Amino acid sequence: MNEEILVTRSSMPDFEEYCNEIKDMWDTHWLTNMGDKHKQLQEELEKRFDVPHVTLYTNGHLALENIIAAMNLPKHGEVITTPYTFASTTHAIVRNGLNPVFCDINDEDFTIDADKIERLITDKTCAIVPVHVYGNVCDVEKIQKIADKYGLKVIYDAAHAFGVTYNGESVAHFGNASMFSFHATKVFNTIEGGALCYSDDSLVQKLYDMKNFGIHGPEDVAYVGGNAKMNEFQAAMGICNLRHIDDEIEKRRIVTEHYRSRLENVSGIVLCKPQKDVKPNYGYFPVVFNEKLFGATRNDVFMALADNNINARKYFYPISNTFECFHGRYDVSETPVALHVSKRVLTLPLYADLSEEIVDKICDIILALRKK
Ligand code: T4K
Repeated sequence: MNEEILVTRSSMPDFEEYCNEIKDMWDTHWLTNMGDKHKQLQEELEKRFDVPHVTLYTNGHLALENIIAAMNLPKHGEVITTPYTFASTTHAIVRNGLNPVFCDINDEDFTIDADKIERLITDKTCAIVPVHVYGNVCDVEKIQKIADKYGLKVIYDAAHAFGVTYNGESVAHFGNASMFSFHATKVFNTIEGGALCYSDDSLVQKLYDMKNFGIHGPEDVAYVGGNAKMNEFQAAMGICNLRHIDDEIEKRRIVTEHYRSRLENVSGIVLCKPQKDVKPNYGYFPVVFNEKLFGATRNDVFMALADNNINARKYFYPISNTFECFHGRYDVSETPVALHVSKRVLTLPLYADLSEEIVDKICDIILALRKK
């Protein structure tokens, strides 16, 4: 049996490098609660993102939940967002007692269609939560213009966008805050983990309270917070992975270029075009199959790959507004582009050490299904 190829594979430093990084923890016995590794990673990331503040989290989802809560949005307020994302985005809104209002996506890069946001605004709208899906940058200028006009908060779900820049600027600069995921499956990982990037000084203490029980001192609990701290093993993994991140992205670029050279200009296959003025991170390789032109459906391709022990994924299918947990609450016909793409998209395996040979094998299997 061939080795199973999964949609991604976590990048890890050399075993010795990680052991070396965690060695002093056997002296200090300091494992969590904002220790030295946490402090070091936070400072390194503030430089890397070029932002005044980074708050580290045990995962990206809790970071998103916390930043939405920190915005003090009105109870049952409406939040305009995209259904074309991972469950986390929508759940973070709903778990804050807010109502998601789904805006369709554009068919070029699959981010929220900024031209369709304004018509969804009501007197209950309080925020926009767009997603830089696959690391594709949203129309940040148009979104900010709308937010300024209507006095709305903008919180970016930048889970996929580590290292991405727009016009030479870190993508972490846009909106009121951005959330990055450092999950094992991401371009940069801390095993599990995440971060918020923002510039508003008043959020620093608030977010700290939210992720650490509101404890200000051994005898002083000032706020009803939860627990969402990144621990020292996670931070140590981040410190190591950060040393290699530029190589990691470069290797992903090479894999991506190879996919492109094989799949571009094939009738019925739509790839995301490289975005103007964007330096990407090559986090994902989504492919949309138009069955009429290509001759096979997305599910045919998925199955053909699976038969060869290759595990592509349907990121993002189903879309959030069709989730069973929201049964009957949303009208999916309002986001036709998201529905169309979600039924046809397949995210192909992509990671730094994926060989050219495997990419060729994947492309050969796909192209063999083409209409003759
Ligand atoms: N917003 C967006 C837009 C997101 O995409 C995500 C997460 C979030 C928010 C929330 O961030 P976090 O709270 O997760 O930090 C995966 C990830 O678990 C999830 O982080 C990610 N998005 C989502 C797109 O993908 P699954 O259910 O597909 O994961 P799983 O376990 O099937 O893993 C996928 C593949 O990754 C495996 O086939 C092999 C590889 N893998 C996986 C793990 C767990 C590894 O190589 N190493 C590993 O340790 O959700």
